[in-house]
Amino acid sequence: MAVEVLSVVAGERVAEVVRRSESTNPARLAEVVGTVGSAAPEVFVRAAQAARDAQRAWAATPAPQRGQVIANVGRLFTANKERLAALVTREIGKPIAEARGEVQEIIDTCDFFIGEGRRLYGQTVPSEMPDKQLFTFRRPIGTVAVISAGNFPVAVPSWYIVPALLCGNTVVWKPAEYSSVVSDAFYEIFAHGGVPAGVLNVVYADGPDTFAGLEQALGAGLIDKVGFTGSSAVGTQIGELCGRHLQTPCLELGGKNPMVISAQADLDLAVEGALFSGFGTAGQRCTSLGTVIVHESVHDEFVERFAAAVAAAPMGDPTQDVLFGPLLDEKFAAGFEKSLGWIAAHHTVLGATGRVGADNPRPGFVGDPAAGLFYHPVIVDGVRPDDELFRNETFGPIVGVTTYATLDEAIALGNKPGYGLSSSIYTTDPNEAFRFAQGISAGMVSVNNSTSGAEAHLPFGGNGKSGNGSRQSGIWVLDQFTRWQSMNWDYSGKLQKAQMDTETV
Ligand code: UN1
Repeated sequence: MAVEVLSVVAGERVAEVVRRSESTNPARLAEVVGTVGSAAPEVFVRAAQAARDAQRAWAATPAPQRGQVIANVGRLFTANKERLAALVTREIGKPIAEARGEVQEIIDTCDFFIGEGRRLYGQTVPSEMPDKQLFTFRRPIGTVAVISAGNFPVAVPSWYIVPALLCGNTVVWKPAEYSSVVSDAFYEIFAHGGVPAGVLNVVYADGPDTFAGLEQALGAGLIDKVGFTGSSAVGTQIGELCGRHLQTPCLELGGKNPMVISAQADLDLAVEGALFSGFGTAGQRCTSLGTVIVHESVHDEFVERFAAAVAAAPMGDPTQDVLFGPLLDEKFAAGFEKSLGWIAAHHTVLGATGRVGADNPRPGFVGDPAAGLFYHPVIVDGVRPDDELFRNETFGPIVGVTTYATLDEAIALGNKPGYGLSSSIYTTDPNEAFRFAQGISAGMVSVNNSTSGAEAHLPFGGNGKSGNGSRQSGIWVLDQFTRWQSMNWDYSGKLQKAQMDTETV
């Protein structure tokens, strides 16, 4: 049965909508998963006001108690793991095994931050002067706007929302509209777990209305921090807007993630790694593989084996055991078609491309290709540094391949597109692995592993066009959602002056 999803402000559903749209199953386009009511910008502002109103009391709740609420939320996600994973598969077409992994990611995130509720450590610092002590405290930032993508509708928002709440902030969350039914289930779990009304508010809106709402809320002083996961283009606009209010947002943007395959690589492992990195999730992760940079001596063998593995990979119905299913929605399919357009104009592609169908079949396809947004996986061999495909993120099942002669050249090629999220090297030579890690400008480096699949307690984030240097996850994200306050406490009974008094000591 299709559900109707509405925004939530201070625990109340918002009935006024500017538009209703359907969220459909991308593997079965005839199936409507839900309808979402999109809100006007002023609802975003009201949600920000509700977050502001709720923030003092939430920040005054002892952090271990906030940790207990996160513990409840984590337990509820565990109890609802199967139901939620099935919903993720149904609404965005993510293969069920990956959808379970995605729900596991929020459970792991909750697990990590429950303990942080009993830490959130500050420091004691020696003073220059006698009978004086210095301290530091982490204080909540205040209200946080989270604008998240729908390719990871559970894991990615959790990276912001769980630590932001734990640190004593309140949140206005704008999920992607095409994953709104999952987002609604996510919200309900937080509410049932004991997150008070107003502490987590949800606004469904399109891009321009969200931007207008955010602009107004920032102008009215109602938002203290923005967390955004999405494209580099939108991230740049958000960065500019926040900059006008002297704020540094947390930006997690696109990637053109390189995988270097050295002459010393275990090629079986490398082929498996490239297959999963490039075509798992139909290439729709910000950490998906963009370009394979393979040593010229193993290029032919690698490409032959990689192409065979891609041709044999199970694809289709995401409720089954497949490597990948459909694209996320019509908008993403249109974007991917555009990429296929410029690929056709500039490259020779072996094998089929475009939408899978009766006239463009894929042997071994699982299910009915005509029912959904299924696209053939594409390998483009021989990409060059000024090719569009080399320089820009495609967000779909396409992998480019190029060659190198020296490791320095491979590193330069990997850095060339100017992103810097994830990267990988396949080699059996540890020296080469360390040299690569040192030279590549990327927030994440994998050695003999996929570019995607980061664990939930290591810093996640990128350099260059992939972000503004902010990092999520683990203890590192605490610096995003708290501000340091320093305190000096003088018990000498006189006015001691820093710098001046120490000169006489
Ligand atoms: C994203 O696509 O925005 O590292 C996040 C990974 C996942 C998260 C991807 N854990 O691939």
